[in-house]
Amino acid sequence: MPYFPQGHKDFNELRHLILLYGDPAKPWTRGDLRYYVAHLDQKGEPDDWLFDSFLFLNVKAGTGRDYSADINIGSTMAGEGNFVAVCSPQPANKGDWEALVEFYLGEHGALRNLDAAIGECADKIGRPYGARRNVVLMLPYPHITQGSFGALSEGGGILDFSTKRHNLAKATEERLAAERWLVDEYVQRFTAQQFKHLDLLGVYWMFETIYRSWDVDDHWLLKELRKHIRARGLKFLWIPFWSSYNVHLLDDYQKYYFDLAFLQPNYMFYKQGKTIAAAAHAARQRNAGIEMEYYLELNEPIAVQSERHARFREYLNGGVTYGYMSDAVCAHFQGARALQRMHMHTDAREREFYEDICQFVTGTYRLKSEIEERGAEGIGRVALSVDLGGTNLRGALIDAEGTIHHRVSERTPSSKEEILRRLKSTLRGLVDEARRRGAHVHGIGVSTGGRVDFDAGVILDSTALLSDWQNIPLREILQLEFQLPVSVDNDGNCAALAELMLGEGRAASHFITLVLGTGIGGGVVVDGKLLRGARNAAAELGHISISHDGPECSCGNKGCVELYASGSALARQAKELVKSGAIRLDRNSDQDVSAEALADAARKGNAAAQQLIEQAGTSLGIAVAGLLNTFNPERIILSGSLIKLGDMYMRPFRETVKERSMAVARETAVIVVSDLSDPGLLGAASLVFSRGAVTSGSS
Ligand code: BMX
Ligand code: ZN
Repeated sequence: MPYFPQGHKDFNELRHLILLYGDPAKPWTRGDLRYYVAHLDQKGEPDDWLFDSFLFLNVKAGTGRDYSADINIGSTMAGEGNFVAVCSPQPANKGDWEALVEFYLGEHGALRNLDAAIGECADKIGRPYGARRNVVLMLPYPHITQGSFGALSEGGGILDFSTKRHNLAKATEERLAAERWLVDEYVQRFTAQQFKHLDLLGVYWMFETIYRSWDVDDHWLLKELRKHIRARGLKFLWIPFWSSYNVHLLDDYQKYYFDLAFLQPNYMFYKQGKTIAAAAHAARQRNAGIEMEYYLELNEPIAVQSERHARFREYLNGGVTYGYMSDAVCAHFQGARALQRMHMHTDAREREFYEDICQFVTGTYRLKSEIEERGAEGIGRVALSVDLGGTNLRGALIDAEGTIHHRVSERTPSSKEEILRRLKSTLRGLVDEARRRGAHVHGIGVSTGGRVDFDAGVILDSTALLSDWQNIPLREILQLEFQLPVSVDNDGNCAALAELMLGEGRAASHFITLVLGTGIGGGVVVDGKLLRGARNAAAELGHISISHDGPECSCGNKGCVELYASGSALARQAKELVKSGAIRLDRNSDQDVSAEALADAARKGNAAAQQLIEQAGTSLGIAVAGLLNTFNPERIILSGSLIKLGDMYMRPFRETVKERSMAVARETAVIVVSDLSDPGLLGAASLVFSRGAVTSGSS
């Protein structure tokens, strides 16, 4: 699913919505509101349009009573927002709600001033702003501690929101009646004012979660209230804090409660547990918008106060990397008028953020780096990277620059269930290690043998190297388990991506990678882009047949180059020679004749062993000659454990390529050995740090 898109015509082209928290003691003036209507130059003069939509919300009434009911009491161990619904002992009443209407829609209210500010800026900017500007007004929470709200009309009964004197159904109806009254009041007063530049887009539900219990039924209340709002042509908006509970409420929000919801990343407020990548991913999955969160200072102790700049940079960069700057509707939380105060701040960094935010809102912000606040051992953000091969299952923590910080490895188990179990336990170990090092986990990248539907994160099928490794929704499985964005790709493709970003592929637009391990993995880059094919199954280069009547391959073909030139091929052939007595190996045991043991024997002068390895090199050369003629690459980049065989393998390989490829192709291509320590693992990590981690979640 995509984000909730910008410019939706049913939402009057809403793109960026600024949250304007009001204080009865400090009403919104025209001067204040100019900061949100337009970008202001150094002299404070408007020179470009800024926000298209304005959300007005107040937390407390002038009497000190509460409109809202969320209380932030810190974060849970898992880094979730620990907001709780504590109904205020001093809930706002009818008089307070009327004051709110006055604050927004009175003769000198916020909207009058907003309308005037837009008019003023229009004169200065000299360009029209497009669609009319949107206004969204808050609906206070009807606290269930409110036993005496007041009457909606003269002589009407005093509303009671509590279940002290009547049952839940009645209490909820009275809460609903109050909300309906307010919505109608907003509509009437708004219409009467005949603003020049403003449209009333909708109303906003203040309470950041939805409860239902023996004394509260917000589910029913919201469904009914929504009908009322819709009947007036308005939209119902919501921006809940991040918690698993709320994220699940967002799953079906459009069906039940709201017309538009924005997800709060809350990455600003908690040390652990959250990432921008995960928030972007969760928002996409739910057709939601994203909330930007910045502030200069907040009263509550914020866990990441010292990392404020670095974290906010991630919100901004994430807009580009994960596309939400231009693809998603964005709400902008700014604490206490931060944007306004950043404009002329004494700290140049704050002024720079002011410009960056304005660029973000106009869709012109470009990636920037911020000196990272680092964890105890100097690591910032890491990917949990896993490489599942025919022989080994390996894992690592890798940072955005491609530095590998921690590695683990074990033998690849032989059944699908066992592989999944070990994969999870490897990842769990990596999560712990990342935590221990104070690193922020950005996501999970998996490099695996087999055909992988990269877009869906599903393993489609495999050869016998990974038995029964097919039809596995691996992304979904791992996402559920770890609550992190997950990307999965074929190991040959991962290696090619690593070369493209960090290795020998950086200087080439057309290249081919071959990973010579248990099997032969392949990746093809054309015009600087990975060739995926119609179903992401391209570049199975190990399964190019070089012999029409060769041995059968578990891929369905015969005589695949992998059966002659890979580690498993060498081991199998060596075993046959050992059995027949043609060669004797030092380190042999019948079960475990490895390519390495064969190489040992060859180095010691065993002619049969040497011949086997040479034949392997020649076989690979035949396939690669064909690849040169097919793709005309600039480079062939080799990696994998067989590289260690050195000249014995490489010389016949190079010679065969030369002999058998066409002149032009041969003259263009340079054969190089990768200088990356681990292309598969690095490529899996690059899926996490590049857009791949989330763009692919949209299907
Ligand atoms: C096989 C095939 C390829 C893979 C290659 C290298 C499976 C399970 N694997 O040709 O997808 O790229 O092996 O894999 O179908 P490795 O086991 O050497 O890492
Ligand atoms: Zn094959």
